Amino acid sequence: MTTYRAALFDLDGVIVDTAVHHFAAWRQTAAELGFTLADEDEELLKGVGRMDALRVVLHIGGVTVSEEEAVRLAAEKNARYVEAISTITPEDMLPGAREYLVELRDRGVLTALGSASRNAPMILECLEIVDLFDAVIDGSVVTEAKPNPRVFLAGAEALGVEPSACVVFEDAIAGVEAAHAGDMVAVGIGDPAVLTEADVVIPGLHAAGELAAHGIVFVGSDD
Ligand code: B16
Ligand code: MG
Repeated sequence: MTTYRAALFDLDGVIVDTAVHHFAAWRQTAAELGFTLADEDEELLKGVGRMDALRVVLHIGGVTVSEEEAVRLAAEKNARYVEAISTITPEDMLPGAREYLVELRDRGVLTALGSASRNAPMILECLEIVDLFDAVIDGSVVTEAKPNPRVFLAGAEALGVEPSACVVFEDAIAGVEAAHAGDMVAVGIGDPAVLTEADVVIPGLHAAGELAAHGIVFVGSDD
């Protein structure tokens, strides 16, 4: 059985559900441009960096804008999003997320955040979990968007662990692809029918106890 030394976590959809706020903010952008985003479109925006997400939105609406206008639209969307998440508290963490992070760290398993979001540091502060990560790689540190593996490879580098000893926890198709492109195991968080490429899919970190049965076992420095 392979054992793993480090756990790399996506933020939105794995530790906290901010996707609903991202999508609401993009819906307003679409409305201003004269079209509507369908519920199914939300999946296309998950895990994708801000400007790439805007390109997806514009493509759905069949709208072309200048680079200057694109930057303005993205900034407006971000202002709406930041306003919406400014009231996040530790109670907003997804079930089992804090407990699992604490358990891993108590055992000496290394942890890193690998998020496309430039707002990740602020969200970690609001959730009061900054000290539960040995490294934080966010959208301002790495600009290559998932499915590019850079965000996770930078996390492995920061931890000093080989990619093959890392497990990525991801809720987005692009994030699962990024993990595999980086030669890492991908645990999907969510629906197996959506995350078909993930090595294992669990409904949330509250179910992380199921991983051992799938051959995913962490070994920490204190084990
Ligand atoms: P921001 P993750 C991603 O976070 C979101 O899933 C995605 O919807 C968003 O577009 C992206 O962050 C960029 O976020 O606009 O805050 O920089 O899932 O990688 O933690
Ligand atoms: Mg995510």
